[in-house]
Amino acid sequence: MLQNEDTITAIATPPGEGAISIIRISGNDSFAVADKIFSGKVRIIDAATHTIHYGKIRKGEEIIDDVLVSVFRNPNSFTGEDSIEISTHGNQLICGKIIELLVDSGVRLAEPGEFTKRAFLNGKLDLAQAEAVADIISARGEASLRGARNQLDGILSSKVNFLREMLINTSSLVELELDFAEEDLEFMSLEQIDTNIVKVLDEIEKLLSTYSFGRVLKDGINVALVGKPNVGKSSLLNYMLKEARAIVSEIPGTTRDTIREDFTFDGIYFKIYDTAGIRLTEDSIEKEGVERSRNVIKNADVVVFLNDINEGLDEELHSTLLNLTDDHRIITVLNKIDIFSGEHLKKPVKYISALTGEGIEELLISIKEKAISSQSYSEKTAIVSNIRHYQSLKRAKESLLNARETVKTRLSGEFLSVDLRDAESALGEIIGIVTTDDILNNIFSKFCIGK
Ligand SMILES: Nc1nc2c(ncn2[C@@H]2O[C@H](COP(=O)(O)OP(=O)(O)OP(=O)(O)O)[C@@H](O)[C@H]2O)c(=O)[nH]1
Ligand SMILES: [Mg+2]
Repeated sequence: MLQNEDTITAIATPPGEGAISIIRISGNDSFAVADKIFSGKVRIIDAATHTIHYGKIRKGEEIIDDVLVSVFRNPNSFTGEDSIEISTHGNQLICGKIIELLVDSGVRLAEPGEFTKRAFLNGKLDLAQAEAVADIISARGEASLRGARNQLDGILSSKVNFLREMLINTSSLVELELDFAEEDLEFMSLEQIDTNIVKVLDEIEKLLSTYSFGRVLKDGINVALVGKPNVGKSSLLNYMLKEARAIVSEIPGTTRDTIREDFTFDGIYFKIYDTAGIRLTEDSIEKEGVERSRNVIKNADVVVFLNDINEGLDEELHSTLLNLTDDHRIITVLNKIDIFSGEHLKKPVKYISALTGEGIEELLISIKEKAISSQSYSEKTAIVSNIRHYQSLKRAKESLLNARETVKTRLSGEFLSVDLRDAESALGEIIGIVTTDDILNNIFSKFCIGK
């Protein structure tokens, strides 16, 4: 068991008032340090693992708080080290005082994500699972929580591991063959090698294709509501939120800034941007608003292109949109059907009324389907939701395509072995078998303190 030198501490609960707060301590000196400031019936150093002890935290004569101390002996703790959790009354002053006492006793303040980083370094979690811990904490919709849970349970990790092992088996035979080059032995035919590579490539391709869904699970869908002034963008936003969030008026140019509001629908997190109506304008404030609208459109996963049905489709604005985003991201919508009595268009457009709400639920469903490419996955499917994993998979794919090329052109086995090893190490990065300080710092610095 890897044990770090420092013993670290942090408040693990969010700041503010609450029923309780929890202070975490992890490292070799956890129990000894706890005994310096805590007095109860049992000394923590003698306490059995997974037991809870009532007592008082004291600073000299002063009682700081009545607390409960939970004891976790290595390796059976989150970090894999000796750890304790002190549950205090939920008051920041109390927590601050206890942290001060701990620091005076030689404990260091933890860096963001340091507890989880230690869990990874001590082999309690692989890297993809450690990342899932952060995703679980930040999950904002049912679906995103399920996705993070799936990753923490190791569904992605075991898939990646399985593919790595297939590659290792193949590359070791290729290497064995190189060792016996003079003897002209063949351990595996080139055809067999190619079949193995193709199998792994297919699986990688499948994983890559889950990314659009995985990203939506994790980050939600960015939706831009765009259209000419007065078509009803703000009315639509308000209807979706079920509150009068944005000002609505019959005067064109009402919304001058971008408004973002979030909500969950059908387990998915929606980030909706109401934008300033796009038109050519001399007004400098409105100009700035239109400029912001353009940026929102560029970054949107789905663009809801709203039109007033009584004025028909705005073809000019449609071509402007095509310069800013892809056609497949756009959903064309005709609004105000409540005051329209003409014929519906033949084109594939959605009809809604932001006033009565007609068609809006269907619109939300289309937005979701567009963002996740209409795919649905079972709970057991490995899903890629993290850009780091996505990039590693793409690198593995590149190397395997090179490997196939080598097989085809019957180049030396040395080239083949290099490509296979590259693919294998790209996969290893996902679960942290291959890693660097930079990768680790980058991942864990984004965690909150105390996790
Ligand atoms: N009858 C009817 N009126 C609507 C509907 N949607 C919006 N309106 C009206 O259309 C006018 C403009 O609505 P807004 O929501 O402010 O339009 P907007 O697109 O946000 O306009 P700007 O912010 O100026 O770009 C208001 O008077 C709304 O009440 C609808 O579905 N039916
Ligand atoms: Mg508006």
